[in-house]
Amino acid sequence: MIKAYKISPLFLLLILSTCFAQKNTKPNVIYIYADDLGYGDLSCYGATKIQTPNLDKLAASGVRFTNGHATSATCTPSRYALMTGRYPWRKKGTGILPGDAALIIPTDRTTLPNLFKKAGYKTAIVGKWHLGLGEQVEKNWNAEIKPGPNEVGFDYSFIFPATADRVPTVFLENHKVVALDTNDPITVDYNKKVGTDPTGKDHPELLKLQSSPNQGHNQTIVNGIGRIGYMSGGKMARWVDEELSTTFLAKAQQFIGVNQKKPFFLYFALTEPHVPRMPATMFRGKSGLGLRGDAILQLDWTVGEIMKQLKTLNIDKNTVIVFSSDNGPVLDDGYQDEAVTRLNGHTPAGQFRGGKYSALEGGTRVPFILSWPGTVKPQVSGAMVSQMDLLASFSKLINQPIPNGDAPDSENLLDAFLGKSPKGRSIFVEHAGTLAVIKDGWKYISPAKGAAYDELVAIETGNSPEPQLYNLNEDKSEKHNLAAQHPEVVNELKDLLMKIKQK
Ligand code: NG6
Ligand code: CA
Repeated sequence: MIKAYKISPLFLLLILSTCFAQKNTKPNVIYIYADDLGYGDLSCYGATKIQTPNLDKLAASGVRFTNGHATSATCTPSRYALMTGRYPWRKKGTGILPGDAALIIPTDRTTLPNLFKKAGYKTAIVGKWHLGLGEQVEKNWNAEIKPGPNEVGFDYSFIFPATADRVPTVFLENHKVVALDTNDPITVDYNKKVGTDPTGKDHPELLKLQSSPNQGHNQTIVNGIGRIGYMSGGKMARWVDEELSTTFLAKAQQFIGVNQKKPFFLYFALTEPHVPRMPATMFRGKSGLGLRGDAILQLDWTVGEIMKQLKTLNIDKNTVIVFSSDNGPVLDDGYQDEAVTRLNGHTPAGQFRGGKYSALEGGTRVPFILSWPGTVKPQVSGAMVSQMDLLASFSKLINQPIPNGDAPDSENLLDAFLGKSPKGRSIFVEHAGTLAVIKDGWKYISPAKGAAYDELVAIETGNSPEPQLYNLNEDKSEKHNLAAQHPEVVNELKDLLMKIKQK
């Protein structure tokens, strides 16, 4: 005889909720953004002189894109596109911003964070912002500063305003400078010296990291490092570069911990390996490539700590991690930190020509990894994808539509991102000093007046007074300009670029 067991509904609910704990239909999303990390800087992208085991593991657990892009070869424009889904060159004032710039992200349009927020996510940014703060340049750093990240969709923000080499060298939590002593107010100026702090220019003997000749970085000294811009006051609030990364990690982990049961979106914007490279002591000398390599090890470790936390909290299978970089690599970007002298044959841009600031592939083609364990099949994808496309793609994933007219350049590439389709964008515009357009493997770089080689940073810019045409399918390193052989392709792409610009 079959005995009928009575199961209490509560018990059933408990079992079901345990089974589905990791199967929330709305996955958490963590977007980890490196700063100036090149295509060839990770061992999963072919580096042999440096090992990045955590990022390799992330790549092995998801989709590793070989044709993934930032929109631009510098920080602010790439971040603008990531946030707004709009090409940055459509809007004036989206170039590299000083540390006192006003906010350039609109507060009344769809952004990546407010898309998630509308869909019921808890949203946060931890790390580098570099998209301006407040309504104007002149602002009181000692009062509430808005609008900023919180006004464009982040429930929580813990940031530094611009770059690690620009003042003010302080953290902001939501609208306020962290650890500010009101008796020691902060003043910031990008035109003239303020206060009595020594500058790198007048007191190089006080520096622990010398700036490179002719590259500035010799204004106010903070923590033994000359910065771009002048600041005074806020002595207690100034960061210690060696602790930047672990401070951000702690804040990111805190946010994840508190929100582990909700769907959350975390934009974790790391500062490595941007200058000044001043990693924590535990990474010093570990890479053998000098401070830049050590900073990459710190970055890799940080990503590993986040992965560990997700596992411990048992939310790893319900969390999408996307990892990328805001622009290509640079070695000497303002400080004499041995990045050049101790390179040891390492190739930061991999097989690509150019680097940061460049219209050649090294400028925007960057590591791009998406992992969603249990849902996304591990693979390598050649689909052409850009960070700007995350907005439209996540809109589909979380079923949160984008109002008409917003995020106009963002393409829904969800199937490519999830490794379900090899098809990415068919057309993409790359942005440095000049614009380049890619279609069907052909790349056309618009003629530009600037120098072909930037001596200061030792990078080929991609500028040429002549049109350039490369066949990326056969010539990834852009060695052969085929413009003269294929004038019809040049004309087609030139017209195409014109049309996209007018859109
Ligand atoms: C440049 C700085 C460089 C770096 C860059 C911004 C000079 C000579 N060089 O102007 O050091 O700060 O701006 O980098 O000042 S980015 O990754 O944020 O775009
Ligand atoms: Ca950058």
